[in-house]
Amino acid sequence: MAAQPDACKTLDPRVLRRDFPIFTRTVHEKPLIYLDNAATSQRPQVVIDAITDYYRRYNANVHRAVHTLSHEASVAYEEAHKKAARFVNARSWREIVFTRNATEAINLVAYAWGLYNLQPGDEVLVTIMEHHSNLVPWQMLRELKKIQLTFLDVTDEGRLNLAELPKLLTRRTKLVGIIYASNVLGTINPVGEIIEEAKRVGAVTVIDAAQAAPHIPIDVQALNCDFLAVSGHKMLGPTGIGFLYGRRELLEAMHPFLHGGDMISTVTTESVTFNDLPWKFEAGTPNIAGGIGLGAAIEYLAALGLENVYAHEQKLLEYALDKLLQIDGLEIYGPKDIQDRLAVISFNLQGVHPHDVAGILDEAGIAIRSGHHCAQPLMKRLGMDNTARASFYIYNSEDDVDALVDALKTAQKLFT
Ligand code: 7TS
Repeated sequence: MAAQPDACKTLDPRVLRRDFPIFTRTVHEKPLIYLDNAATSQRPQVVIDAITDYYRRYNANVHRAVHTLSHEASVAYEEAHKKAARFVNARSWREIVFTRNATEAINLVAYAWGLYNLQPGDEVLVTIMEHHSNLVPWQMLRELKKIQLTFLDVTDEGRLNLAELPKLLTRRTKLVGIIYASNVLGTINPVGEIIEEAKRVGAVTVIDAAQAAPHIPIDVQALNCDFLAVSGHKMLGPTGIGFLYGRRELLEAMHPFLHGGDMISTVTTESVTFNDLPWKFEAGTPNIAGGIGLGAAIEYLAALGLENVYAHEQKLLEYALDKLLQIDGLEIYGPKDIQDRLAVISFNLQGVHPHDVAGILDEAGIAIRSGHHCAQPLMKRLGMDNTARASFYIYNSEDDVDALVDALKTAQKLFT
């Protein structure tokens, strides 16, 4: 299914918004201004249509029956894997395993690779910038396998402290986990460089691309990573679907994650052999509608061009940083220049709790997130408990930034 024609022609947010039915609604009688995209994005009509089309026209289970509906569903579901493979430039669609989300993708690596390949005393290196999704699974293995967990720090400005990397990478480092782009600071990390260093000590690399994939072009071959995790719902796709890219040799050698139907080749009472990739890692009836919906989202984004998406957001980021930095008593966390940075802006308004900021913005129809953003070690490192966070996407415009700035000034007046 192709992206709607309007979307292909331009990346004018006013035009793109027409593709998203949610923008016809109001919140507190104000037009919706959605700035919580780092939590989840909105869905265009083509994605909603792809899901309903499956349920209305060819709803059936995949890989199980010879009847027409099952065949059509199987082809569409497999096709979605191919779209995801093209999206991250994987060598083969068999390197794409559909999961519920990025969290499950990383857990798959922890259970199916980590549990079998890590030994007591081995080290897993992550950054202090990680979302809990790329931290807690390794903490689980620290308990189970008695491994060491080491951390690459950030600078006070919120970029990774690469100078520390050589001494953290040792011959005991077996796995390196890196957040591609921070959901708190917006920082885009030089993952290619870190992967190269990690390879020198023979470590397996896991990239958390939950925030990066919706906004910047990703090429797993150029990155030379072993695993890369993506969530569909942050990139216009449905909830409950994401994927893991895994290097084929590693996936082939790994044990399955979950066990049951569809992931087997043959089963006797005594033994079992496993299915081909990627089905070996997709046990049970998968999220067929979600996978097909994700395929439509990928097509929509690909038609826009990820370079254009990033360029649009860079312009918006520059405009927003400029306007927000002019507000007295507003502190912005993370890099202040737009270089290698997403349009994710965490901030605090002096004297106003972030939850109160979010509440007042909601009155104005503006959705932002407040809290610790599931990155508590990073928050602690930077000396903060909670922040407000505005995160932008393709349908946001400079008008949205102006509305945000006005509402923040209102909040300031109310509380001071
Ligand atoms: N990794 C990063 C970098 C994230 O930002 C998130 C979600 C995840 C992993 C987990 O994604 P999931 O789809 O598996 O839940 N981040 C956020 C956020 O910043 N606000 O809400 C969710």
